[in-house]
Amino acid sequence: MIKKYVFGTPVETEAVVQVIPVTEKTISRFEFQNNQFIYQMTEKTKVYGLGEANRGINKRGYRYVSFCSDEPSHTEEKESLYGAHNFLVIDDENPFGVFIDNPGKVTFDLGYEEINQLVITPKYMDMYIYLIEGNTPLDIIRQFRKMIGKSYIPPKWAFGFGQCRWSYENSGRVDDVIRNYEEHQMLISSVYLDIDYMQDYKDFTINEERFPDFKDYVSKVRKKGIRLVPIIDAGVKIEEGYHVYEEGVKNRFFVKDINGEDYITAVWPGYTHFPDFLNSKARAWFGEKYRFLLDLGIEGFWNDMNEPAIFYSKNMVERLKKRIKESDIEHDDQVLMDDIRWKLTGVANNSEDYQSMYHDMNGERINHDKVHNLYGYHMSRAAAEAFEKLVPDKKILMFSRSSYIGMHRYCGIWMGDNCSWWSHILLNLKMLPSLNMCGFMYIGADVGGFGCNATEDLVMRWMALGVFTPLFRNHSAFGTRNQECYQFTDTAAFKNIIDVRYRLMPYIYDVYLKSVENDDMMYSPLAFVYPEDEIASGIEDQLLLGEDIMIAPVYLQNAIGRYVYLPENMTFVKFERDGKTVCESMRKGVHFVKIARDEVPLFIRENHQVKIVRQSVITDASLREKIMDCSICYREEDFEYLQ
Ligand code: MIG
Repeated sequence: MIKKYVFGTPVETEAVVQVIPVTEKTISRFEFQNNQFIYQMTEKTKVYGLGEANRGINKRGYRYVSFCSDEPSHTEEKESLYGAHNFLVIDDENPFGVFIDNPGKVTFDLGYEEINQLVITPKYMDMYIYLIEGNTPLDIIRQFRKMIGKSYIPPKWAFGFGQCRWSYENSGRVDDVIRNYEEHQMLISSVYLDIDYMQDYKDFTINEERFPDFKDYVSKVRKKGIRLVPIIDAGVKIEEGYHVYEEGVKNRFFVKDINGEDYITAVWPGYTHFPDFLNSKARAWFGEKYRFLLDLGIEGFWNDMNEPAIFYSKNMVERLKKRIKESDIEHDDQVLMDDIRWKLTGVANNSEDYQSMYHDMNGERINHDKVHNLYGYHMSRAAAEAFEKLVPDKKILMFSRSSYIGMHRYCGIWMGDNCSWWSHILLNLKMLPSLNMCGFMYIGADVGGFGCNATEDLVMRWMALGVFTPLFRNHSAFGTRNQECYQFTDTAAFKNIIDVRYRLMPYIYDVYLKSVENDDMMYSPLAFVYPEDEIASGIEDQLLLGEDIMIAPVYLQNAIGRYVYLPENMTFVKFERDGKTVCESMRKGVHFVKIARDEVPLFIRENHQVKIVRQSVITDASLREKIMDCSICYREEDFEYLQ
């Protein structure tokens, strides 16, 4: 049962697709006081949700702020990451779900100020609130997913392994990556192009010097079974003669300042304007621009910097310059330096800038701060709507950094700039079920970690989790240690782990499609599946994947294995080197299982089985391209069953 409440004059976010009548009554479940929604928890209450957020699967005990942020350091105290996914399931005696459809800042205090109090504080009081009653968390989630519409389905090749790094600055570098994967017989389905491929960081341009004859190049790579996937940034470079800039200015398609002038911010290309993705005409215009790359044979994109991220703004620069001039006259160094120090530390992604920008939402002027969390969603929506028109018969891969619920219908997400830290393997795992609850199915983290220097063991262990995520992409920042799978000593182990992914592909793809079709979880916390099991309800480092498998990766350095809790009898499966699999039956309960660095563990539930592709098929060189392209039709004899 779903109830919809209206507060003030909400912005239509189009997060919800189901038509639900508004309830006139005052909101139930919560106490409404001083523009806050308060709920008294008991000791036992568990709180799930918030999608791409920091910390645990059970989110109780911290404060989270929905305000899409370019946050490159996901340390434990951070309250905001790239997404705003305002859906919670509050699990106690009478569980219920709540969705705050409000694209401005919303603070969720889930037992932070007061351990048993849950307080939701929206910055702006214009919103829809949906309350969903149900018998179990899963029941509530299914109703919610139905309400927000079917999740995006990418092309099948998007389930293959991908390699990325910020600094593949010319086609020679890309060739090098591909050659190395080939030489080590490692399978790979995609290579990602970061901002290096563009001319002066301008969207929908190619640097011809560094990537000559791009169209031929794309097709040459494609013939090997590999797709190139370019990045698109939100900001459009201000440059006379650059068509995206000129058209945007002429048609008034850019975000404005209070006086109606195009707002000027600086991002990678230097000074830029932000397309007004909240304006349907601007959206259609920008989406159409992707055609340039589609025509060159591109079939996938990742949309970045769309919180939107701001390095600094022209406004800020002017204010600082003025300050410098003034203090020159006054000779007041301290005032000047205090100001600069204060300003410089808070210059990027400044709230002053967000409050100074305006959108034209179908004729109505609206301050950016009120709708901030819709920006990345609507950028990706612009592209997806264009793909429907431009290539209606083709599935295009797309994932975005920033997001809001609703975007799950158009594309996937990646989890942003994590680091090569062991704790981030676990954070990757914990985000999976929370994202599924909010409709996001095509998801994955930068495997091996984006920032900081990776080590061989970390990348290997992380890959052993990555084999289970729909988006399976190794990505790192320029300046960090190279972390492609061939950069380390034990390349045979990496090859084997990637092979495991392609062996599991039919299962993963099948679970994916079914989860989308049935509004189901792909990854479930153990608590959802074994509600009567008190131990299972507190497990934060194991998940069920589909109906048959439990995953439990190793995420501690130098561990020889890990403790695992089996809520029922299971078969422990290890994918060992050279394509060997070892199965062992285990009783319900706690076990220490040995898992060497080069092994991929998984658990199969009692009376379930998992169909995997035979190693001999995966390593058949004559099938390499088809396997990487994910276009192979397997025959029954190509499979074996684990149980
Ligand atoms: O300011 O394009 O999250 O994946 O490699 C950094 C460069 C911009 C942030 C993305 C990351 C990407 C990087 N980008």
